[in-house]
Amino acid sequence: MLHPSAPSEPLAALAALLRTQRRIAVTTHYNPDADAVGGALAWARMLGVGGHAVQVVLPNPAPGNLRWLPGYGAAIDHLTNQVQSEAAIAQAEVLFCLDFNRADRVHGLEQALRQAPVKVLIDHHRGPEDIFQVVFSDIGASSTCQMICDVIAGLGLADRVGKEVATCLYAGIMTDTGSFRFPSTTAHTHRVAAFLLERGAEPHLIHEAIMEDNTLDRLRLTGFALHERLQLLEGGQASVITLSTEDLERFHFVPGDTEGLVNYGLTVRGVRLAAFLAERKDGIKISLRSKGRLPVNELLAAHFQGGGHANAAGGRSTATLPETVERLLQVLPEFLERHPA
Ligand SMILES: [Mn+2]
Repeated sequence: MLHPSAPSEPLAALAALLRTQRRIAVTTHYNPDADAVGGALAWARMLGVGGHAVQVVLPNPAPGNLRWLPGYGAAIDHLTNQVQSEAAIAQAEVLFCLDFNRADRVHGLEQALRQAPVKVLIDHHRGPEDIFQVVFSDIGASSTCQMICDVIAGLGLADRVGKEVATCLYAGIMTDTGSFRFPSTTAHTHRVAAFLLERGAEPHLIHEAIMEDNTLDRLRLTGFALHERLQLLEGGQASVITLSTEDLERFHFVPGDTEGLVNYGLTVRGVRLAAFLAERKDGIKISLRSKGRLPVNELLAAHFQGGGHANAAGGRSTATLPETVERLLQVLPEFLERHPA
């Protein structure tokens, strides 16, 4: 049995909210990953079991390797179904906001979200916006799915977790911890995972379905990026991969194809900061990863409209790709010097 570890104050507020049967919407961030989709589907199913009327509303569809997650077929997304998505949120008495903490992270759903009367946050990112009535925020948690598991246990609902919920939550924890290897992975993370196995999650099948689902184009894009577009910087302490629109189009890029690419740069011996920069329609997407005490979220917050976790963060730039690389090269030496290995 799982020992409850969610904080008691929001837990009591949440329990009070759910004491009567509610009309509920569950949403998450744009370009949802497994922690986002898995968390939303799992939590929606738990609410459904409790007799609430629940709709999962995503800002845009999940990538192909997540659409098998139990319950995905009943979720709607704003990109495909704008009217129904906005209506579901407008009609909800309670809106759950999972795996993000700023209204702009839901893109087109932002206005509907802001107008929702009761918003409950369950999230593990830094600095939540002050718009939520009930807040579960833990930047130390490996994943939102781990936090959801704690909330479930805290509400005394652990014995209602079935195989579908266990599968969704395991998927989120597995991916957000990089298959249980990031520093955010704790003994508690493993206890939660063990609990999910007891409830029916099958790790080998979940891992295979999510991680071994490359298209040939994606695999070749990865190879191209590593062979042609990876450079070492700062005496081998940093690596950077840059992909232009032309590069991406050559391999018929679809969203999700460069997911995780940045992590390869961090595996080069001696590298303690890895950067990935790619051209997108709305500017340059920047992902940074680091090893040890090298808070890349601070670098991104200071220079690239970004943030996130100390060892994994994202940002953006409206300059060109070469200009953005140039800017990164300008700020990198001082940053590395300030945080010696
Ligand atoms: Mn997450």
